[in-house]
Amino acid sequence: MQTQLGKKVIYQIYPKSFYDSNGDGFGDLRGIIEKIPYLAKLNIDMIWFNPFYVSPQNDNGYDIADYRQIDPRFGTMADFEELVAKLKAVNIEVMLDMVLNHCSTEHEWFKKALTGDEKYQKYFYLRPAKADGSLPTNWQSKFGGPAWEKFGDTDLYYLHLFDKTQADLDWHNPDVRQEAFEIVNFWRQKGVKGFRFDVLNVIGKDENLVDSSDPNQEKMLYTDTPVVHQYIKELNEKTFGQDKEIVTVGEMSSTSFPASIKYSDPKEHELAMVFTFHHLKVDYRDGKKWTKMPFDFMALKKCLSDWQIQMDQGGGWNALFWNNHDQPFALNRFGDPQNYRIKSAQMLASTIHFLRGTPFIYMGEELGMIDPTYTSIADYVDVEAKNAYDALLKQGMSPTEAFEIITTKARDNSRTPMHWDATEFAGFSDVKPWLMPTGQAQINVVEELANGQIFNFYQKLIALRKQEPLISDGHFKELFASHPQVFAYERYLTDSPEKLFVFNNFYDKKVTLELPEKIGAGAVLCSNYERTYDQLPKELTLEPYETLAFKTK
Ligand code: TEU
Repeated sequence: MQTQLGKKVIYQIYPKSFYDSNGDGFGDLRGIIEKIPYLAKLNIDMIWFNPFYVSPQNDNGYDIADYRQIDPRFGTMADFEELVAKLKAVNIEVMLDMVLNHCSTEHEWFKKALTGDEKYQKYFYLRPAKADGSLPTNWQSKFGGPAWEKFGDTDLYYLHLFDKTQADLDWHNPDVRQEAFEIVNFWRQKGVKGFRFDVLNVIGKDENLVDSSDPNQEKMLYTDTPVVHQYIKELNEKTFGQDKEIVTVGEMSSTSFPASIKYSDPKEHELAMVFTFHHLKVDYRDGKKWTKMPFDFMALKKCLSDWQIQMDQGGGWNALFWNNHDQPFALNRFGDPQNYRIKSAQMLASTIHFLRGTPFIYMGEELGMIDPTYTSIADYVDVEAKNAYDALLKQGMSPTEAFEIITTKARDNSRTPMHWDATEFAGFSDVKPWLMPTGQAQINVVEELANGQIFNFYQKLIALRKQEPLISDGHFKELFASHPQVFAYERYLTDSPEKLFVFNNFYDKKVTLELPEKIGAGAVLCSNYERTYDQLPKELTLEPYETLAFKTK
């Protein structure tokens, strides 16, 4: 299974921002259908779609009110079935987002629970206040504020790890698990061949919910509990495990590498791979997202290297990614959009795509898209960012300081409409979009396909992965681990003398490496400076943001 996974590349589409075909300012399924010819150019294997089910959109669709219906703003079930068929016609499979840790408070389950229906009240974590009147536990929502909200006009509270409109489901209840199985199987019947499971590693909260001794520890109280593996094994057995073609990935919030190995080791019969976030928290000061932190390259290297080595040695499998709908663009965090946008975009792409695992490409990444240049908190719409801004002000930060932090970390940064062309709404819509694009004058599909060097670089990386076993199957060994500006590594196979050496200069300064030993004859597989070595020089010079992949014979 992992050999096959190693040859796949998965693209992520945030449907709300991809293409608006009916002029309402929102992206929709028919818009995606219209753009299939563009998607087919990349030669990707699968597309992960963020949720487009019926939802009040308090958390952009991660608050689901009906798991089996397409929200009318995105289209109809017929549109979805057409999308699946037309993508299959160009050899692209569909991966859907399964948000099963929580549902919308508009879902019928929650509504029935509010009417006193005990069956459905058991679907949720309902708890009374403590004797002193304080909330059931001191847990904090990941979107800020307490994780408990009054349950209607009862004296109970319901748990919500995210927004108060997202009520956590109690997976200890076999009825809830059965509902989850039936939802996954419903979409399997529609020809879906991939599932991304939202925050799957927090479904195992203890029955008796207790305070955390340190507000930062509530992640540990309900994260990666042993019972999660039991529930995932059951999910596997009752749904996707019945079809060997199905690809699964679990989003594992605040997880550990040992847990991630267990979730993704084929011998465990749980998931095919996991998203871990250690490498995307190096710019969190003391683990806190809404802080300013200078780029800590050595911390980034260590995360990437530890992740590769531990997962490989443990038998796990990585989802490789820099970007998604929850993250600002990596080009802003780890590259240089102002002075070296193209070179640093290529270098970042190469860094991830030559690693062991399955790469994910977030829409727009293949254009070198970057964060928007908004000027006011009013430009942002995400509940997490707006709550964070208010919290920073409450901490005494000035609006300017608080806004500066929001602009570097907001999830909206990657949710701006796809840049199809240089026009006012980026060719995304004929009307003002739900979130405004900026920067499309320079960065857009028309320009990139005509004159760009990033889209075709991704095409090359994808093609190399499919043809090169060193990339799809090879093991990982870091090189120059202590070097302060180069992330270099070797990919090797135990049954072949061939090796792949990858060098990535993460800075705008030229650097020369003293190669440790004579690296034999070979050929350049990939370079963003048009290198044509047939033998690496003993002293290898890397230009600013240079990436070089060299395969020995
Ligand atoms: O995200 C899980 C999660 O923890 C996010 O809060 C993310 O880590 C954080 O925003 C990074 O700052 C998943 C979905 O990807 C996200 O879009 C949803 O808002 C969240 O779950 C709730 O469903």
